[in-house]
Amino acid sequence: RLLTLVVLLLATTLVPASARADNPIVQHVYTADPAPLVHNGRVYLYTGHDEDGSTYFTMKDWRVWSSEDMVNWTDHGSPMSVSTFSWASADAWAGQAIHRNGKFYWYVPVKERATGAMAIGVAVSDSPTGPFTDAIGRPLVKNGEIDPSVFIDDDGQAYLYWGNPRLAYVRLNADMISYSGGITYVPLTPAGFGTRTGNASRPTLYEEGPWIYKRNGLYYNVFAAECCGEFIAYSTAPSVTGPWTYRGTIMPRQGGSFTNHAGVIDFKGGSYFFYHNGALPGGSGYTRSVAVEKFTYNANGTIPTINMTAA
Ligand code: FUB
Repeated sequence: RLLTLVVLLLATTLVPASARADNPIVQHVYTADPAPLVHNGRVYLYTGHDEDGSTYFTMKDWRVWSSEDMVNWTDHGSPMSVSTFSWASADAWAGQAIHRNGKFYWYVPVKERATGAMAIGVAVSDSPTGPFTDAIGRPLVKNGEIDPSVFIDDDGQAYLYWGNPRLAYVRLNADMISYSGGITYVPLTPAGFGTRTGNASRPTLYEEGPWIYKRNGLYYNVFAAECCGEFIAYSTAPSVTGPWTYRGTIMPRQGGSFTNHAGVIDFKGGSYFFYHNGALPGGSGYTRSVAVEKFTYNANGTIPTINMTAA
């Protein structure tokens, strides 16, 4: 009996190659900034990685996980790190990957060595699990920008959104590694992004971490609101470029991390809301963990309130 107990204990604590099904999804390292991608019947989950014991954002690499049932997760290791980008020096922050023309493009913010400012790079791979290489050898977007979200509209036009404190986008070219036209800054109006009080420089709730997608003809922008701590809110629009209408809170402020960061997908008939918190032992705003909740859209396309799994 004792032997069975010890074996069971080891089986549940030593799981280097797979993550357990309950929340947090990954329980043997700290993860942050989830970006799910549905491809060929699997969910690929791209995350950041908070180093153990971090007291600031200490993030050196990104991680990839996948699942075909949203229960059993496979660990694909670390197919991309700060060192993937020769021009970068630190800060493997929140990105998103997408599939196009047989390749996978992963857009990430990282600190540019030359300027010390955050910039957005793009890496490419033939596989959703990498390895990824720097696609252009320089930043795609410079000047302190973070939190890219990539989306391809029905007409094939791809968009890259990002931003804190401003919300911006460009139209990506078909090669996915360059863009045409200038950067458009989205007007942050109370009607579009809610009203924040007590911060004159940020009058709306929009803070960072946009997640852009389309569902049943409606465009969604799910974003982190009102740092710190953040909650997750959203806006909708009749087109990917707006005009945006603020729709309210999705996930209230909770969970022991002063940031939150959302990714939303439909997969095998269900809708899933990914987020992060500080729920693991030793967890905090700098040692976060990614979790997911299944939810159902309201009949009119609005999103119900989603609470975190209790730690
Ligand atoms: O993980 C580093 C930063 O914290 C991300 O870029 C933000 O979205 C917030 O989650």
